[in-house]
Amino acid sequence: MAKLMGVVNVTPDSFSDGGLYLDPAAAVAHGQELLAAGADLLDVGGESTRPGAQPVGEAEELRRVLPVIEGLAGAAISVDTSKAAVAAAATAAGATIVNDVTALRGDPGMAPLCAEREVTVVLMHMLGEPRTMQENPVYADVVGEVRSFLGERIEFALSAGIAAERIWVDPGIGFGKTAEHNLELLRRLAELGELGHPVVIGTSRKSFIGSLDGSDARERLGGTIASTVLAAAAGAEVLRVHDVAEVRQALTLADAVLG
Ligand code: PMM
Repeated sequence: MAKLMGVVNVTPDSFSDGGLYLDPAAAVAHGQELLAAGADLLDVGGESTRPGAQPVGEAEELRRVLPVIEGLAGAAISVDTSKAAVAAAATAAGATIVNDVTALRGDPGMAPLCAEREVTVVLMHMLGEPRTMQENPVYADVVGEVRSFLGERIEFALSAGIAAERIWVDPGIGFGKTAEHNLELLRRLAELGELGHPVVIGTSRKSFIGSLDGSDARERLGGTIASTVLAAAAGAEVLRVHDVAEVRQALTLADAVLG
C-alpha cells in the first residue's frame, strides 16, 4: 500500500493549517496524532510555500522546525526545506528525508549535504517561485514538461552523489499550475512512474479541488480522498496529506478491492 506522509506545518501562514501548530508542543502532539492515525512518515516544515508567500530566514525556520523534529524522535521524519543549513540541523536531529520543493535548485549546498548524509531526497517540480508561481503558468504539455524536468533533476542529484534508491519525485500539485494542469497531472500520473523512482504527490486540501466546487481549504476532504486514491491507483507510492485517518481508511478500502 502507498505510504502516508502526514503534514506538520510549523508556520503561521500555510493555506490549509497555518498558525495551528506554531507552538512546538502543539506541533509535536499533532505529529503524534498523525502517527497514531496511521502516518508512515511525517513531513515537518517551517516555511510556507503557499502562492504569494514571503521567504522565511534561516534562523526563524530552524527555530520552528528543530524542536518539533527533536520532539518526534523515533518517527520517520522528512524536513520540508530548501535551505541546506536547515536540512543539516534537521538530519542531525534525526530526519532521514529532505523534501526540497526547489528540487536542489535553491541552495547550492543542498545536494552535497544530502549526498554526504545519505538521506532520501524528494525532488519536486515547481514552475517559477512561490511568490509569483500562480501568475499565468503556461505549458505546451504539462505532463511531458514536468517529466523531463524531473528527469533532469534526477540526473543532477545522481551527479552530486545521491544514490538512485534515495531519490523520490513529485509533480508539485499547485506549484505553478492551473487547476486543469493539476487534473491532467493526476490523469496521467502513471507516466511519471516511468522515471523509475517512487512518486510522491500532495493534493491534500489544495485549491484545484476548490476550483471544481467552490469549497474552502477546510472543506476539501472529499476531494483530497478521491485524488489520493486515484493517485495511489496510478502508482504513487507516497501521499502527502493532512487528514491521515480518513485517507488511510479510503486507501485500505481501495486496496481491499483492487489488491
Ligand atoms: N505541497 C506543499 C508543501 N510542500 N512538498 C511536496 N513534496 N509536495 C507537495 O505537494 C507539497 C510540499 C504545500 O502544502 P501545505 O501548505 O499544505 O503544506
